[in-house]
Amino acid sequence: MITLCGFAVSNYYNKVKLVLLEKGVAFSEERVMTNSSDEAVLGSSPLAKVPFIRTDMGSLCESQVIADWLEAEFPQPALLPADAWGRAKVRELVTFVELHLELVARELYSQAFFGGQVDAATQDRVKAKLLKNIAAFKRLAKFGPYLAGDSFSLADCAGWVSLPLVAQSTKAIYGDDLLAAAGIDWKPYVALVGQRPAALQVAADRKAALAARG
Ligand SMILES: N[C@@H](CCC(=O)N[C@@H](CS)C(=O)NCC(=O)O)C(=O)O
Repeated sequence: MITLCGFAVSNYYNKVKLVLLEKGVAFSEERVMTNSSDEAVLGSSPLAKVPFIRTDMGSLCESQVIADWLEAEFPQPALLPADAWGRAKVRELVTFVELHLELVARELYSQAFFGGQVDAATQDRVKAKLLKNIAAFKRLAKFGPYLAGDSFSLADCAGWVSLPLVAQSTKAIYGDDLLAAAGIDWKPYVALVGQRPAALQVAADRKAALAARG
């Protein structure tokens, strides 16, 4: 049995949850917050990041590592193409979404979402980086209708949870959704993925968690 640890507002947690639900893999959830100093958490996720999973074999952290393991362990329904090149192209998109977009935009979240303050120099640095990286992502992403083409894939599990955060955080800080400003029509894409039963469940659980937080 797999236990998914983290919380339902986390985009990376929800990415792995979406993979589990899409694949119909049985799992339970354990609420673990960030910044834990609990030895049991650090033993599973040494940077105290979420998500991580506990399995009969041990624990595993880093959402893409988990997603790749799930794909290997539970190959059907496939969330990666059958050929090695196609699989690499999907992972290329995941890297762009997470490393070059989400991780960069993340520096804005404290002000965009949590009432904190991000200094002007950081805002400028992040904006310059995002403008470059979003233009690069636009060259790669197919939106055909899915990120990698005509099939739903692991790239969409990453994109669906993270692209809205990039858009919303940049809108909050710069007054401009930098994805939309670059001509990336992300809203219909997110709506399309959001119709999937697995995505509907993730979204409902996220909404409930946000409501409970008050
Ligand atoms: N590369 C990690 C990123 C996970 C991540 O940053 N999760 C956030 C919650 S959405 C977190 O744990 N933040 C706390 C921290 O970075 O210390 C993954 O893909 O799992």
